[in-house]
Amino acid sequence: MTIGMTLTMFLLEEQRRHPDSSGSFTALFSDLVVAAKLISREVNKAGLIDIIGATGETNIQGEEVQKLDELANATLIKAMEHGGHLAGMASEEMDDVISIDGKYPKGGYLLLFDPLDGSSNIDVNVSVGTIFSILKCAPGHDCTVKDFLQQGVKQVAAGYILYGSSTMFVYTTGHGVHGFTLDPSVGEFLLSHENIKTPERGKIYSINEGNTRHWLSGTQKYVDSLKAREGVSARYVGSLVCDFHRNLLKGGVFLYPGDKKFADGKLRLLYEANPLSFIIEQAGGSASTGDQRILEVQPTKLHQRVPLIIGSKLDVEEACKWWKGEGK
Ligand code: AHM
Ligand code: MG
Repeated sequence: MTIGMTLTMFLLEEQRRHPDSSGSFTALFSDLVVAAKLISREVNKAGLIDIIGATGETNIQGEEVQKLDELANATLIKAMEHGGHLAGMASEEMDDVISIDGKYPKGGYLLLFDPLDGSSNIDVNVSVGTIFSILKCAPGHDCTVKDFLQQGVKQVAAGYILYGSSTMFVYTTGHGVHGFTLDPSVGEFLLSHENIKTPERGKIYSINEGNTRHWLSGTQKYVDSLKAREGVSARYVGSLVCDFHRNLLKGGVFLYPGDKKFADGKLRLLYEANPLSFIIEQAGGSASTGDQRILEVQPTKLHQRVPLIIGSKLDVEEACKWWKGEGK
């Protein structure tokens, strides 16, 4: 019998390569793993207990809050506030930053998350995910919004948990991208995808074609050029984590560009674009607004949206050329 490498073992190995490490980061990650298992358990019960459907509330993004969104959000906060590793948190679902309550010690990291990405897909049993980003902050400090407004290049770690046909935990700390699959029989994430590299060129494009009427000409021309190419196919789940994960493994490009209706597209810089851009770059791909590397965008607002073109390096390069009117 082979004993797989658990996520915790893998993190400890990484920590040992940095002898000056305090272990705080590894401990923070272990809390995150617990949150991931708890959310995965709840997601898998959707349909059996009364956790699907809307709460009747609207979030800061103006979108309907789903019961599972709320549950995932509360689970993350509860699992993460105790450890003493965080100075604060920010959630896509909450208006303001979450400072660590006086009853717990404060640490030197900030955690930003989209608790349940793709939540409009929950009711119909389509995969969803949690996306997270970790930044540094002065220890012991009462954090404010300003502390969270750091460029993506400053992230110390980022990742996602995909609740799909299996539950996967994919992350980077800037030393490659690694994927772990939850083995439900032992309740552990086991290393299944070490050092993921994305193909330089893909055959898949992912964009919501229902928005065609709002597209700017660069987007239209790029998509037309793809359709004229033999072997190219479209795939769009509508859960960013799933579309991203598929393209990461198989190669391809995901686009949620700025258009005539929404100049900055739909996706959020701090909770979605930055963490996935850190991952794709570590896997050899790239991510751009069309004009600028995502990881270099200076955030000005906590819930800022950003146009996103992300995936295989050559595909992103080509999409950006069309965007700038230089495509052929
Ligand atoms: P959410 O975080 O509220 O679930 O919204 C983000 C989701 C992404 O997962 C997905 O890529 C996108 O919205 C789909 O949007 P659209 O339905 O406009 O294509
Ligand atoms: Mg989302």
